[in-house]
Amino acid sequence: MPYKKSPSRDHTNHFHANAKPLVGVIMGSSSDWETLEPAAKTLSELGIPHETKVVSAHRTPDLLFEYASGAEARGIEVIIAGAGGAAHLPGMTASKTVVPVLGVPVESKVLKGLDSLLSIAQMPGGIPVGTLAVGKSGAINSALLAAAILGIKYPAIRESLRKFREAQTNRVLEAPDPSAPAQFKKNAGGRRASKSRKSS
Ligand code: RP5
Repeated sequence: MPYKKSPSRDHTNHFHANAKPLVGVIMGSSSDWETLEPAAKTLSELGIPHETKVVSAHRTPDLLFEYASGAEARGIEVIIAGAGGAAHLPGMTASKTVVPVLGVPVESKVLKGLDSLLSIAQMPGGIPVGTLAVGKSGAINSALLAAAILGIKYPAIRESLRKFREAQTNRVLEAPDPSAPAQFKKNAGGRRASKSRKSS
């Protein structure tokens, strides 16, 4: 689908470093950052402009309303919301915007994230939250799913996602034998480690 070039992209259609964020990564507490950081890293790897912020449904409810209701006007096109325990953040955020919200359940200490998962996934009909796996896998996948959503509109993001998938596939195909010592396996760049060259 043809799309209008915006000043945030250069001639290669990649986003400038100072481009306005397309994805908002929010979390209920700074203690959630360890879980959500892989989401931010994956977005960076894919070249997707994003912002990160602590927005607590319980401790800063007014900020949550302000963030969610203003996101669309600020140009945010996907929100990734991570929270743990009685995790209201993703659902409440979704209730205040039509921007798609992807929920990442953070692994809680007492119930190991089952509480977070059910709080985020079991939304009553009418306000959806796209719920990912508990923990860092869910965080990484939230970024990849955000890329797939944005890829409908931005061809550069779709191509970044395609390259990510290809690289992932190649890493598996290049190291098919799990019993092989690590130094004999090819690294991501397809080069053998110097130690393995000596011993082969
Ligand atoms: C939730 O409570 C947060 O999302 C976090 O996962 C959990 C614990 O928060 P802290 O007590 O570590 O700030 O709101």
